[in-house]
Amino acid sequence: MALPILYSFRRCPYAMRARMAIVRTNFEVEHREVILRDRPEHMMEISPKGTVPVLLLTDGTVIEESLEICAVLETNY
Ligand SMILES: N[C@@H](CCC(=O)N[C@@H](CS)C(=O)NCC(=O)O)C(=O)O
Repeated sequence: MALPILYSFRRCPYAMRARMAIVRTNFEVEHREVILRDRPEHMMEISPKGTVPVLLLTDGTVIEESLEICAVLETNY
């Protein structure tokens, strides 16, 4: 079964915040590490503003803000 996808960058503090919420809630994701100067096409399609973290849920919902990722995970998972 397809997992939610997290686009992330290991040194980004906002992405770290999202990853901490993912670990805390045991939320399973496919983690895709991004090089910011060479962003993946799929990430730009779902989130044209081009920042990380970006979480794509299995229902197609895209969450582009780290605090919102934390809130959604803490509320629902
Ligand atoms: N408000 C956003 C900020 C995200 C953000 O600015 N991430 C930086 C990396 S730490 C980024 O993607 N910058 C785009 C770039 O450097 O081109 C959040 O909390 O998720």
